[in-house]
Amino acid sequence: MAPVNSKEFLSHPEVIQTTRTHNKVMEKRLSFIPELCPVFKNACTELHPDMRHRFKIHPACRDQLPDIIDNPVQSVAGVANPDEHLSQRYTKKQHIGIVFSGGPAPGGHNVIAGVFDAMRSANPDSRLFGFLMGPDGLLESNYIELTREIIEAHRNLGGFYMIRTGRTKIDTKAKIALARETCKALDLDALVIVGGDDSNTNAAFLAQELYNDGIQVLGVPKTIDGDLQAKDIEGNSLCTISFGFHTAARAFAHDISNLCTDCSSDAKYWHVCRVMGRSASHIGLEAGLQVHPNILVIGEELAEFIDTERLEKAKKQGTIDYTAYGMTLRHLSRVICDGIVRRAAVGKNYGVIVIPEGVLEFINEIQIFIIKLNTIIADYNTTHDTDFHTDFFTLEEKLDYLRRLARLSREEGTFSIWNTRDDDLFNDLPDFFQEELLIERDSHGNFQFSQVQTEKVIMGLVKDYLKILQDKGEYKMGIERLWYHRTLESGGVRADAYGPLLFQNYDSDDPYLLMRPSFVSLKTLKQELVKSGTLDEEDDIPSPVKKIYQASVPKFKTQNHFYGYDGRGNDPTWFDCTYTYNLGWTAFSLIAANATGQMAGIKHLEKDFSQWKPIGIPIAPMMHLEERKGRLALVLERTTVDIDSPAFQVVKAMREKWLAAEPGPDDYRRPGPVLYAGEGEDDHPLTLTLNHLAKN
Ligand code: FBP
Repeated sequence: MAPVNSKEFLSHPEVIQTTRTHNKVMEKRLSFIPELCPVFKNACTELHPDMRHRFKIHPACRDQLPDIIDNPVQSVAGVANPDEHLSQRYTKKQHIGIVFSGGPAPGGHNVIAGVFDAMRSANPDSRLFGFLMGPDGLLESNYIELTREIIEAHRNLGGFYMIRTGRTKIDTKAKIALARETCKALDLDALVIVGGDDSNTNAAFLAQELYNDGIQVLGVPKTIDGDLQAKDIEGNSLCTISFGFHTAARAFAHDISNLCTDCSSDAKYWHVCRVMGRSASHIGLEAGLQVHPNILVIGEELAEFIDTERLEKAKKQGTIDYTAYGMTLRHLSRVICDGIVRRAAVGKNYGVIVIPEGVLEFINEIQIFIIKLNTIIADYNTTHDTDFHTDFFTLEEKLDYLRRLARLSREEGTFSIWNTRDDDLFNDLPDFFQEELLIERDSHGNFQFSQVQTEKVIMGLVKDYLKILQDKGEYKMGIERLWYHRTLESGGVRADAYGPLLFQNYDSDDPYLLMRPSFVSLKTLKQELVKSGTLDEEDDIPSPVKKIYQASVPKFKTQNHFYGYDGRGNDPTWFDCTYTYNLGWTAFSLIAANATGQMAGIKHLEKDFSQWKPIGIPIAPMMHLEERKGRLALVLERTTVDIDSPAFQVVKAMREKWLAAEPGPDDYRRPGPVLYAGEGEDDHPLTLTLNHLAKN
């Protein structure tokens, strides 16, 4: 055989074909041109204020963002035959800067491609600059000029690697001055910030600061979390979902559905899938609708839970039990155990559980720790030259600091954010979880849920409780009746002689037999058999009976999975390819019409593509005060899952079916791999489709 590295072999056409960076699928993806909304097929566009949309404005917004607070919603309208004034404005040579901010989300490259194509179709001499490594690039004047060649190599591809991203917040006068300097040096007309709630908050403040410099600042709604949505005061949706959400949820769903296939094949594992999405459970909800997991936890539902039994009990004692509001970690573990035990009873020793990474934020006892620790860390960092995580490097050092705070509050008898009770409760948590609750906050002061092994915390409690249920004989594998008969009879033992003794439901028609709870070991089983006269003291339990007993003892085995960074880096779906490309064109329309402090948006995303409407969404009127780094700050509000929404109600109604705690097949759904072409009912997020259907 010829040596593999011989020049001749490497230049063989098939070797060249096999080792190309892009295969045929990728080549097709790169050359896919998403359809444009009809308005963009005109010679140019203009903006029409849509005064039907009103907002409840927080007074602090008016004080801090005076020049952009009265921005209206703008509809992008196509103009086939523009007059000279409009034509001149639209085709003006522009210098535009663009920056990614926050975590990557599939479709970002198409936003850039959209801005580039729109800008160049208006004026071939316009220039687009990409700031590198996120907002740092803007502060450090670190950029590249984005050429057609660069754009072509990234069309319809996932990630943000064309210019990369970062999480730096532009939150001080000094940083704003640096940003202004960079924009001026590049003679920028406009800056486009592609980011989530915090980054669009940044965009609004920057728009205000650069207002008098004549530099426009626009936002683009990005985040896989799906928590950046926008509504007017009447609840009319302006931005139903941020880009990247659909792809990430679809990618996770595809992976999780493969686990459904696997676990129902070898029937021995429970797959526990934590999915990204920060505190909101949107991704969990969407992935759940895509795959029908046996157990789906939605954080927002836990917060709304009311333990009526506890309330009643307290009422009888003449008190109110405030801890009855919201689900505790222990209670959640019981709910999960219930599903596991019920499936085991019909012989299903396997399943899939989906847990959004941020559910802990909806569990009071943990949320309190997160808020208190946010404040303690933020206070420490503002009052010291160094920072909390450098000064207290090990877990022991951090715990020691907390202990000191608790002691101070006890000795001085004054109110303190951390008291002895907090300290005691905190010390009851497993070390790994304490460490995770104490991790560094991100640059916006947010708790980093992706660093917490939420599934490990919950499943730890589940395992402990299953053990208790097993010891009590309440957690047993159901034994298929036919198999029982076959096993005993092929071993020469009369099934009917043992059946009524072994099983609590032998005389029923149930296809699965449940071992009596009192048989918690072979020893207790033998004692009962002897007592009933079925077996002599000196005889052994017949081996087929032993085999049946052993098969009734559940072996609970889990595999934990985290779906996050992988789906975030997935190549975009048709929905995200098309949405983002049109967002890019929308951003350009806003720039061409001199808008600032607006976020590009597409209305009616839940409807057919033919009804999508590009708009400008005013950022400032949608802001409110929220705790960040231990202080109240103006930010864009995050949207969590509405448990009254049709999509969630569908999940609720389907839960029993998806749990499939009955004989027969499971109800797993296979969404298939992510494609850039339309995919029938899956070409839009299912949550959007269901919520929209219910309105009609
Ligand atoms: P953005 O809000 O910036 O879009 O980021 C979303 C996200 O992917 C979350 O789902 C996740 O919790 C977090 O980023 C992870 O952050 P990091 O990349 O810093 O680990």
